Amino acid sequence: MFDLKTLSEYLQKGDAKKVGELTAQALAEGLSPKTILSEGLIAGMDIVGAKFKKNELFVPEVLIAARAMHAGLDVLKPKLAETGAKPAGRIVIGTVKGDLHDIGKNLVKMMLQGAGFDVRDLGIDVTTDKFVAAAGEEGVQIVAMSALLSTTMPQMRIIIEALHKAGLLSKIKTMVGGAPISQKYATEIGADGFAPDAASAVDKARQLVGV
Ligand code: B1M
Repeated sequence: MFDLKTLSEYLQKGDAKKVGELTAQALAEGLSPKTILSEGLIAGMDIVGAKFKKNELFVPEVLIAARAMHAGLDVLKPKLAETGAKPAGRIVIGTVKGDLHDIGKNLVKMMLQGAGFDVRDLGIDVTTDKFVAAAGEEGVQIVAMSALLSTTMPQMRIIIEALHKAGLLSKIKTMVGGAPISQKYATEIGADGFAPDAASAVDKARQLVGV
C-alpha cells in the first residue's frame, strides 16, 4: 500500500525528482489524484508553511519545497483535469504597477498553488486595467496584490477603487501583502484580506473563499 506520508516527507525535504517519481507511483498503484494531492502534496506543503511561519524554515527551503510541489503537480495536472477535481478557488495575483519585486509574490503564488488554488500570475508592474480585466474573468474569486515599495503601495487602493467602480467587488475578494503592508493599511484601503507571509496567505485565501 502506497504511503502518502513518504511523499509528503520528500516534498518537505524539497526532493523534486523523488516527489515526481512517487506521485507517478501513487497513481500507478491506483490512488486517486485528489487523494494524492490533498493527503500527499498539500499535506506536505501545509507542514512547510507552518514551519515557515514559526521561523523553523526560511525562504530558500520554502522555494525548494515549492519546486518539489510543482514536480508532483506536473504529474497530477492531466489526471486532475480528467477527473474534474475542482480547484480550491481561482485567484489572480500580481505585483502592482511601478514595482518589480517578485520573489515574495512568487512564493505566495507557489504556496497558494500548493494549497490547491488555481492561480493566474499577472507578473510584475501590473497596471490597474490589467488587474480589473483579469478580475472580471470567469470564476475569479480573489484578486491578490503584492507591493514592496512604499511608493507603490498606494496602487492597491487605486486597484480596489477601480474594482469597485467596475462592479466586481460584489463577487470577488481582495487580498494584499508585501513588506510595507500591514493589517491597518489593508483595512484603511478596504482590502478584504491581508497576510504578512506566504503561509498566512494560504490561510487567508482559504478563509476568504470559505474552504
Ligand atoms: Co528592492 N527594495 N528596490 N530590489 N529590495 C527593498 C524592498 C527595500 C526595503 C530595500 C531597502 O531599502 N532596505 C527598498 C524599499 C523601501 C521602501 O519603499 N519601503 C527597496 C528599494 C528602494 C528598491 C529600489 C527603488 C532600489 C533602487 O533602484 N534605488 C528598486 C525599485 C525597483 C522597482 O521595483 N521599481 C529596487 C530593486 C530591487 C531589485 C530588482 C534589485 C530586487 C528585486 C528582484 C526581484 O524581486 N526579482 C530587490 C530586492 C531583492 C529587494 C530586497 C533586498 C529583498 C526583497 C525580497 O525579495 N524579499 C528588499 C529588502 C528586504 O526586504 N530585505 C528590497 C524576500 C521575499 C520573500 O520577501 O517580498 O517581503 P517579501 O515577501 C514576503 C511577504 O512580504 C509576503 O510574503 C512573502 C513571503 O513570506 N508577501 C505577501 C509578499 N507579497 C504578498 C502578497 C500577499 C500576501 C503576502 O497577498 C496578496
